[in-house]
Amino acid sequence: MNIFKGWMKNIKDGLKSVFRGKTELGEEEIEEIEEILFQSDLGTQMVISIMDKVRDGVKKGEIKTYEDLEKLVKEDFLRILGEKKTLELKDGLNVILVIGVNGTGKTTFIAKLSKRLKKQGKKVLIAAADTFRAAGVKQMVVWAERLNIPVVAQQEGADPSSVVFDAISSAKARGIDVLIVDTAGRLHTKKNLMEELKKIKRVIMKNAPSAHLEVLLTLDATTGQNALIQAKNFHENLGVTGLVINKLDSTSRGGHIITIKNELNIPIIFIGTGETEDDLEEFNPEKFVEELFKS
Ligand SMILES: Nc1nc2c(ncn2[C@@H]2O[C@H](COP(=O)(O)OP(=O)(O)OP(=O)(O)O)[C@@H](O)[C@H]2O)c(=O)[nH]1
Ligand SMILES: [Mg+2]
Repeated sequence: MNIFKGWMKNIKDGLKSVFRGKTELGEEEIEEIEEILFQSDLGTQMVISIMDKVRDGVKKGEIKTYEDLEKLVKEDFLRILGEKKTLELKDGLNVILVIGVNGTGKTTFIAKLSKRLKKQGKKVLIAAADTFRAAGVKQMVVWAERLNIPVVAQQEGADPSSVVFDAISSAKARGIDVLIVDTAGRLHTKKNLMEELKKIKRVIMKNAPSAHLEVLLTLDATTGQNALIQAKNFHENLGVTGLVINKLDSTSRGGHIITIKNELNIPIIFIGTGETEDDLEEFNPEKFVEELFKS
């Protein structure tokens, strides 16, 4: 996974040039560093917090070289990203509700996750609750059939909550370990569509009260800082328990991932690195930060 080099390389090159030919940093250099960080997609709050530490470090004589600065930034990123978190599954039924904006990779992620869980010996069932589009149901069903995973579906236009209701009954009857619910993509700004998701969540809590529920939000890494606004809205409405950052293979940006964790403190559980069912990795903060700075 060396997919962040493009993003970080520009930042690194810029920062390195600030130090070139200098034995110590003055206010002018500090401002140059700040300017470079602001041009990255780290977000204002993050840059301000890093710059406070940079100013402090320079004053104390702890930051004299590029390497000193890199160490400080790395430590800050790691502090924000926190410990590695894996998907939590309990004994008995687990329900994973997958939500997100259109095209952020929900259906593909569900295929990837189902394959992974099945390989671990779990009994998986998929609820094709994207009934908004006929193609939505079909896409999930095609994936499920290809991976040989059972799926509960109804016709296009059916109430998604009713699909979920059926799927829960089926999961109980079959002794399923993990029920994964695909939902229709929706903009985080559409109130009525948020209500529909809340209803699905209520149906799960009412009909599978002892199940362990995870609400995973998929984000498209290529959208940059807008992903933060999406995450905020979905989290306020649904209580997101984990993030899945998809399409990290098609972007050279990565700063917003750290910003989202910094501002919302929702753990990043998985990253999507391609379109096939095997392109899923657990998010590892240390590896992520190492990769960011490798070049
Ligand atoms: N490169 C890349 N493409 C991805 C990744 N995940 C999904 N895609 C592609 O992104 C497109 C949308 O993926 P879907 O899984 O259909 O997204 P969705 O969120 O279910 O979309 P809607 O149901 O329309 O809201 C598809 O062409 C996928 O192949 C990824 O990690 N990397
Ligand atoms: Mg979909």
